[in-house]
Amino acid sequence: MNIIHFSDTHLGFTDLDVTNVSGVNQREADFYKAFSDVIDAIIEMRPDYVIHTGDLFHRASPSNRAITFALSQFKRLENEEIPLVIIAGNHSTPRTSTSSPILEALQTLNNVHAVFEQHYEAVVFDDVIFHALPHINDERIIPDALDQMEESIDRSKKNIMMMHCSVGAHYLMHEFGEWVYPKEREDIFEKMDYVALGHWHGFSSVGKHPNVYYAGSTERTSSADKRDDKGYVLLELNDEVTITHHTVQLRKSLSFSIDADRYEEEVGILDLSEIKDALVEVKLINLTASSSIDISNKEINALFEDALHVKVKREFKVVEGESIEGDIESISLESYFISHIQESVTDEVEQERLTSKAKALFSLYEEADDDTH
Ligand SMILES: [Mn+2]
Repeated sequence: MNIIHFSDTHLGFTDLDVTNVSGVNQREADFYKAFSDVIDAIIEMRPDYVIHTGDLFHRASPSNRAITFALSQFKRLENEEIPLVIIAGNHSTPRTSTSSPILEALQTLNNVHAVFEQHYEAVVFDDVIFHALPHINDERIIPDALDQMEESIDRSKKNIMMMHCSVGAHYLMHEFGEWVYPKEREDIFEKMDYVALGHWHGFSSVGKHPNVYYAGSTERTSSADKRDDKGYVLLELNDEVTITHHTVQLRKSLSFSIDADRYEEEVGILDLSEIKDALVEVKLINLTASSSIDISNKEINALFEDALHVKVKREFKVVEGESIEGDIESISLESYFISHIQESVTDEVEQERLTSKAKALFSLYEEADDDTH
């Protein structure tokens, strides 16, 4: 029996102020691409079952585009008669009982078994039981749900557990409503052929358990996530259990560091061979007040103009003996900045140049700020 496990696809996620030729947010389109790549792989591999362990959508009330996309992709699996079991995660579960869960819309497809009501549910086939525990807002019902799950194990079939939570505090995402699996009930894992987890966005085996896996997300939901190994898990349940992770091709995410003290030199030797359409993060280090003014974001953007997006991070040099004294909140950032220039730049001409440049930049900032009010 072959099963494909994927998770945390976050359809409808948007980021960065970049749109593609169809007017769709480029990062949103990237998430759709990763998803359809997984569906392509499923159709090619023809597993007996497909499971998705939650956060199909990024939000509990996804956009029309995200809903339409998900339905059309799952329709492809229906056409191929490949069954899919999916559970709700914290992102797709409404926080109040007055709104209805979006996964209910998937019930219109014949091959899809969506588990979104906040209790344990067994999805039973001839040769396998999927023990599904979707996201639950009220944690108090979890112990009973796990007892019920344990009682439903059928030794004559394969038993697969599906959950969307953190197993141990290590996999917490610091998000609303997430819950930690009770440590004392990890004994159930041994009674299962496989435990399929969602919530953590990296592919990962859990603790000492040989059969407990996070599939990881199919794309990166944060610029802090640099992982390239996003994709799905292929589970082969024969006499032995084989678990392999397969990746989809993602947009490149590259980090550069430029030392402001050696700016010209470092810029001259940058390796820009892979930056076409990449997500680029540039860290400017060892900055001083004056070098920070001189190196504009516009200049950095121009260096990486073939990238899809450039994010500039600035790290200032810590000068010995210098400290921020006094009540910094009582003076404006502008006057603080200008007094800093006057203290640290001894050359008068240079001091004047930087001061007028700083004033010009602050007045631009104030204008922009006024526009928003
Ligand atoms: Mn997630």
